[in-house]
Amino acid sequence: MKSLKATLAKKIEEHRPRTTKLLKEHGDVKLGEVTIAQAIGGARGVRCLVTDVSYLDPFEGIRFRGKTIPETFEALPKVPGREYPFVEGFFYFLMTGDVPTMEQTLEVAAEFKKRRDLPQYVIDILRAMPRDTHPMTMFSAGILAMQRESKFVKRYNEGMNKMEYWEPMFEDVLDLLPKLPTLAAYIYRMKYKADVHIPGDPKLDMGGNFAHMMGIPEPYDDVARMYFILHSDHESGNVSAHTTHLVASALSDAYYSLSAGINGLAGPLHGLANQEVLSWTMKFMDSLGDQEPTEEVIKKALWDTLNSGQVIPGYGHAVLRKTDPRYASQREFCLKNLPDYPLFKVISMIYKVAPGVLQEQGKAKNPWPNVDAQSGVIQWYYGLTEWDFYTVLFGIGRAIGVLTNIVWDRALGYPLERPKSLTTAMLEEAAAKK
Ligand code: AMX
Repeated sequence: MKSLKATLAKKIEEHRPRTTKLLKEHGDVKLGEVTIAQAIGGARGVRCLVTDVSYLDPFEGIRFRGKTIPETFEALPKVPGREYPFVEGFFYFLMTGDVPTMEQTLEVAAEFKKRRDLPQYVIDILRAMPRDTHPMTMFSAGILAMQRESKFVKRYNEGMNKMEYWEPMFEDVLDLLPKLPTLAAYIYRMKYKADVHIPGDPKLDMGGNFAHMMGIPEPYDDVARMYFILHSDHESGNVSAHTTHLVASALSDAYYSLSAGINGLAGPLHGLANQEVLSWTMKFMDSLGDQEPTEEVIKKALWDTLNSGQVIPGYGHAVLRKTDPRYASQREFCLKNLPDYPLFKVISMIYKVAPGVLQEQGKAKNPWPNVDAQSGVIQWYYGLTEWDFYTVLFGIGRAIGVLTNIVWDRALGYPLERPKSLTTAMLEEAAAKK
């Protein structure tokens, strides 16, 4: 781990003067204005967050540290004999902005292996919860339970210089991140696989070991790697990233912050949409009986959903204004690996029809699919049919990005976040003045 920590320390030293200069010399430069619509409407488009880990262009989609999804997959060291890169190398890349060598990647992988076992008390807590508890609740509770391990808290209580905050935060992230696949697999096997567990395999990387502990054979290891990387980061304004950052801004540690972010991911307008997509599609298929799905019947089902005042899950986005490249990447995977799978064909038909339906309705600013519209079918195909688990998979991936962000938050000394609220009367007064 020497290599990652030393590179990160160097990057932080190089970066700090840029932030200091912007604050000291250009702090009054305006980045935009805030309208009443933005104040009431969920701060859409308000430019008030800073991150260098990823950037989301409305038309191009996500870039991780400047690289598109295909460029990212292409650049990173691949697991020998497999098609997708090491998640550990991706973590190095997000953290530092440098593409790691194979040696640097393996160093992170070795460190993750040392830290991936769950404390027994986490298992005890999970087992004490009613078995029908949603897996996201269990996942969040498991993360929160480990808060007692925080090295950041220990160092803070001893009295720590602000400039050093990032180091124990980084340590906490290194302790927490490798445990997430173990935690998730434990929840999965306890809830859905007769409580029969599969111990980790010390030879395997993060993605490979996750597939192994889930009990799903190859190529699910590559699915896991692809899935974790694709879901990792989507700049900082989305609910899970923003929540994690906000909570960490109070100097809450990585455990408190990630658990909070995961709770946000559990909402149906955010990460839970992947489970909603599958449940919508399955209900639709059931309603068909022996009838073949056609574009016409899909169109009717979509209109029925809209007319009953519900959203079409997996479509629309607060920032994107085109098909999500994370959707496109997973669709490419399906076209290669499961082109004739009936469920994929239905998902593809929905893709053909839904944007037109949403356009005709005229409400959604973005009628195109987001990441969640395509992810469930891949899980289903490989035997993971318990769709209320899907958001946990998203959560493991999302942790990579949001935890990277909070290390940088502490490194750059970002302060407590505290936007200002106004009253409705104040907005009315401002409106009257116009
Ligand atoms: N189906 C039906 N209506 C939709 C819609 C959809 N998929 N997407 C947007 N709309 C509606 C909104 O509900 C809103 O209606 P209102 O005026 O009656 O309140 C109107 O269109 C305008 O919304 P918007 O500005 O286009 O979207 P937004 O920024 O407010 O919300 C999002 C974005 C994702 C919450 C919304 O598109 C949505 O609810 N999509 C379905 C759920 C989903 O797929 N979420 C996952 C997003 C990706 C992720 O975070 N994982």
